[in-house]
Amino acid sequence: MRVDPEVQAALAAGQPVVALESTIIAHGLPRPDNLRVAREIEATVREHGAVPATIAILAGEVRIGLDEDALEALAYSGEVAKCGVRDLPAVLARGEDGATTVAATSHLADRAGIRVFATGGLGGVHRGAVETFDESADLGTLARTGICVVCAGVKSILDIRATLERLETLNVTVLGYRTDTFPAFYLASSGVPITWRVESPEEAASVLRARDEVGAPGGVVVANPLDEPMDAELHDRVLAEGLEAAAAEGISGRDVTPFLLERFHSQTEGESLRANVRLVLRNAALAAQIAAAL
Ligand code: PSU
Ligand code: MN
Repeated sequence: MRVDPEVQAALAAGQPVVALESTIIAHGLPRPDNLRVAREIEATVREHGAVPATIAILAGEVRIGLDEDALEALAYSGEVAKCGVRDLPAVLARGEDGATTVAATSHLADRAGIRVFATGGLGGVHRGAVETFDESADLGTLARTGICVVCAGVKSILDIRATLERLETLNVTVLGYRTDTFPAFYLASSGVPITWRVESPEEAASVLRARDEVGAPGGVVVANPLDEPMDAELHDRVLAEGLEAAAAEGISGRDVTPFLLERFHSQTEGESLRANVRLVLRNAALAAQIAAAL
């Protein structure tokens, strides 16, 4: 594990550090916007008083904190494997590159001693999971990793109600940031109620401290709704048409998500990309404030 010197110094001095994932850079956002956005996310963390630590695998090495060259390689190479926890051993042993998911980023951040992590959306339970068993490993990883993940909920292309049920079963603490319902990424609310609400970064930090004291095994999800969400009508229409097209074209399994996201990006005239970038930057800012309060 190679920890960037600035991140290392901040951790040693007990200064705030925020982990960032790399799947969003390599696979979640279209080129060339992805590199610009990756830089903006890091800058936002700094503006709010913390040191950013983007996490990825490069040439078979775990990297905690990336320099400019590394960020660029990740954004533009086009051949970086999407890397969950189970993929880490194989990618490392082969000396390859890997972009880390929420699960792998959480796992590695925790090993590096980083407590707070900002991302866009969590993985979750897919629609039709009753038949396919397709549930993101993000959920199981958060069940045993004591990290605070700041996100905008999960995308409405997933089964949001089932995702929240699984988070409950897995003992993951879910906090609404100034909201009583779970956000749905592009939309500020999924309409599904959640139990706990916090009003400030300090309050979120106090929940994390209490989690440590009581020895709860899992992570803490801070769900931060987007303040300027997508137009709901446009969103619902693109989603419904996308689901229909996926069924008609026989798209299934792991191909469904990229297919639907591509449709959002191409059929909303940049509106879904605007929302995506905005929510990630808001999460980066809040994560930095929580890390500082901690
Ligand atoms: N949700 C998004 N965009 C993403 C992801 C999730 O809105 O890019 C990425 C994250 O890295 C997340 C991963 O950890 O996808 C989940 O993938 P899977 O469902 O294959 O576990
Ligand atoms: Mn899956």
